[in-house]
Amino acid sequence: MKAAVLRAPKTPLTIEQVEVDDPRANEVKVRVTHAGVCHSDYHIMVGDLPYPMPVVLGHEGAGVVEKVGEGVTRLAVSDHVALNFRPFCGHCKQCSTGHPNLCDNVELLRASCRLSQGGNPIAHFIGVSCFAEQTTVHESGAIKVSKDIPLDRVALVSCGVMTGVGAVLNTAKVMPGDTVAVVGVGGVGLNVIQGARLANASTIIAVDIHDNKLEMATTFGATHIVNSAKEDAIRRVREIVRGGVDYAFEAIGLPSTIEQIWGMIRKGGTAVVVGVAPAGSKVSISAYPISMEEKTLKGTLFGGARPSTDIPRYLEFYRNHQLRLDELITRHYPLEAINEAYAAMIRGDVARSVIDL
Ligand code: CND
Ligand code: ZN
Repeated sequence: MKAAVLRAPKTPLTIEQVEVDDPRANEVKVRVTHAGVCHSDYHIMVGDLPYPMPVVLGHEGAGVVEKVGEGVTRLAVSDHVALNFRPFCGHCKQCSTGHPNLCDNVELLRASCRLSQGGNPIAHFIGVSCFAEQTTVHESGAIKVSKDIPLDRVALVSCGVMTGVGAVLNTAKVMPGDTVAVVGVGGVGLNVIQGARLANASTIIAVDIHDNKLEMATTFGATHIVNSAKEDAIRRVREIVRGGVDYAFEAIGLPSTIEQIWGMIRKGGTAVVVGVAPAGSKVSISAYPISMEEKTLKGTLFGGARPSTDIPRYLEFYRNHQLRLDELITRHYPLEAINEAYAAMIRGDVARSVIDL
């Protein structure tokens, strides 16, 4: 089968023939139909985060179950699935206290390297590797979804939508009337905005360095926009909401913008880091307000997802016109054009692109 392979950081992906194993016990083989172009893969491509190479990247995807291994009970051949980069065991402390996104056994469930080329192993990116025509994953790494929702939309929910909307609903638990700022309104940040709208936030301030992104943000529910390349974003946010916002989200992955969201929140407010910062990077925030203003800094992994319930739930929000997924897909690309799809993301041209496999 065809796959996009990364052989070394800072080199283009190459389209190659790769073998994929059949599913073993508790695994399924999925024919991938669509994969989203998410920034997390790009962190590996440019070497911000180390990863074994060669590797087939891609973690936001959807497809159809083609084969099931022994003991699989949750899925059957021809089921439509959202791929899930946080497979879960269901019985560790994290899973049994409602945090399967933090499953203690995730690495065991992902350990299965199922890709190779001429007998040489190819790394299976966070247990998904969906920049490929097929993939074999643990059964909890594929979440059954309704067959009447287009699979390109399903693909987006498997990372960007789940992460952004979940950051608001699961992690921050924004309440009606709360005020929100979102720094970085790409594929993930636009979904933080959608989540804030869904939670009935009263003020939703989008901050980005690209005017076209800020225009997109208004169509997804932003009530105010701030171009931080042209004005001081902290000052402007604190003018729009006197005293600072209740919640500020960072959806880029830069220490400097994590420091910005700390400066945007009010006394008692919460700064939520969604972006993935480069390995080894550090942030510097003022310590005094942690106690004296009761400020909180917290992170969110996969939007605090409970994948089996949240992914189908968010797809129902889409069906009921409460979440916009059609408008999120700016472009479709064939696998052969994947490097161009990433270049368009970095230029800021798109909300999200989808690779059709
Ligand atoms: P994408 O590249 O689509 O968006 C980034 C946005 O940030 C773009 O709109 C840029 O214009 C904007 N931007 C860049 N630099 C600045 C700046 N200095 N100030 C303001 N805006 C800026 O990326 P994405 O939305 O796919 O991903 C965003 C981050 O979220 C990235 O770090 C990704 O790895 C991370 C993420 C986290 C998780 C999680 O589980 N926490 C899951 N998926 C992705
Ligand atoms: Zn992602």
